[in-house]
Amino acid sequence: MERTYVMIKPDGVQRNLAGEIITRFEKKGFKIVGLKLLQLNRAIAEKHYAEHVGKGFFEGLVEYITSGPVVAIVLEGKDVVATVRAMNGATNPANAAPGTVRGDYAIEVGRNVIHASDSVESAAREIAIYFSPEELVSYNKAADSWLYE
Ligand code: DAT
Ligand code: MG
Repeated sequence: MERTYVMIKPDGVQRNLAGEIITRFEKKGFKIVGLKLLQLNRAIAEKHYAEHVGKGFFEGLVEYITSGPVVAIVLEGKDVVATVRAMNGATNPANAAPGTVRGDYAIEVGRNVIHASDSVESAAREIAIYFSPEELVSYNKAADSWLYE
């Protein structure tokens, strides 16, 4: 089953949106297989956002993402990578549709509340940054047979 890395950013935690956001993914039917709270340092931020190092917005991005605790989550489910990206909405909340996390809870690109992996390959890379294999739990849920035929 596919997995993705999701991170509620410092603004999401400070604005008390963590529970609400996690609830969306739970209600959708995705399974939480990893979950923790941590604060990123610069080294982890550079690893996470390696593709953006050197860009104009990078310093502001590092300052923001290291500014407070984040909630790190691994979700599992069918097509979970693309579906969570869709549920989060466009990178710039100004372009994010109502009903998406960013569309409902954010205004500016530099405070866009949530991260999610953009491909299955990115997901594998990002999950490995934040979780050891022992921290990820494979388990069955009674509702699985009501979610998948
Ligand atoms: P996403 O988070 O949707 O995957 P991304 O990987 O292109 O988007 O960028 C990572 C984060 O960097 C994004 O969530 C917010 C910030 N960012 C991206 N483009 C930006 C820009 N033009 N100005 C300011 N911040 C930006
Ligand atoms: Mg990205």
